[in-house]
Formats: sequence, structure tokens, C-alpha cells
Amino acid sequence: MNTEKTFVALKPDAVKRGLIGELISRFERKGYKIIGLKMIQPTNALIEEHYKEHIGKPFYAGLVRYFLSGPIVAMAVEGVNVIKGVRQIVGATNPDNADVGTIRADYAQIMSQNAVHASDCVESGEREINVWFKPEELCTNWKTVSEMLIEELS
Ligand code: 3AN
Repeated sequence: MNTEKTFVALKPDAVKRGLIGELISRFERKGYKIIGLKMIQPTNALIEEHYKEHIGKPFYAGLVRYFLSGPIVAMAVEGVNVIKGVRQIVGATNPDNADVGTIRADYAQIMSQNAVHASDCVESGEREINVWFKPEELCTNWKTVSEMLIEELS
């Protein structure tokens, strides 16, 4: 089994709209393991580190303003092929193109306020988890019920 880690953020629009519980439950009900979780007010330095590949793009200044406008909920999430699976749950960057049933189709109207971020590959996941979490903030030494059941069967 290919267990991976990803970084997921509930963006300021999602937090301001009171969607924290509803959105976290989408990842929990898939069976993914949340190994890091915190609310944090992004700083300029954190935003720059997180979105460094977008620095200089026309939408970057707006992206920074948006992330400074309120807290995010940062999550480190573990699971089998979790990068692909979480991006399926999240949907396409532009809510216009997101499949019905995805978070961005269900909860967002515009690309610049699209409710949630998810890493696009294993390397980004590791990098982004390290941007937002200190190693001691991650809780890895516990088992989900699914992991306990698999152990029982093997
Ligand atoms: P994703 O979050 O789907 O991986 P990225 O990494 O291409 O998408 O973009 C990062 C974030 O920057 C998006 N979630 C969105 O909020 C914003 N963004 C990307 N492209 C645009 C754009 N053309 N106009 C406005 N905002 C954008």
C-alpha cells in the first residue's frame, strides 16, 4: 500500500463561513488519518514560503491579501494515495471546472476564494507540512480504527 502525506488548508473564506467542521469531516469520512491540525493566522513570511512558485504572478498580491485576511486551518493528512484522493475531494482549482460533489464545486464560486488548498505531489506535501508545522506538532504515533482492523486481520 502506498501511504503518503499531504498538506491541506481550509482557507480564510471557509473559516469565515463556519465550514471548518463540515470540511474536515469530508477527509475524515474517507478514512484519512489527520496527523496535524491547527488554526493559524498566516504571516507574510509563511505565505511567501508556501506559495513561492506563484511569486510574481498577476494574482499573487491578491492571494497574499486573501491569506492575511483571516486564519486558516492547517492539516497534515496521511492515507493511501492521499495526494490524488484529497485532490479528488477538493476538485479543480477553478470552481467553474470542479466536478459536482467536490468541495470547490459545492462551496466556492471563484478561483481566488476556492475554500481549500491541497498539495499537488508528495514532495510538495512534505515541503508544505514543514512550512506550517514543527515536527513536534505532528501526532504520528497512534492508530486509526482501520489500521487496527488491518493489523487484526494480518
Ligand atoms: P491548486 O490550489 O488547485 O493547486 P494552484 O497551486 O495553481 O492551485 O494555485 C494556488 C492558488 O492560487 C489557488 N488555490 C487559487 O486560490 C490561486 N490562483 C491560482 N490561479 C489563479 C488565478 N488565475 N487567479 C486567481 N487566483 C488564482
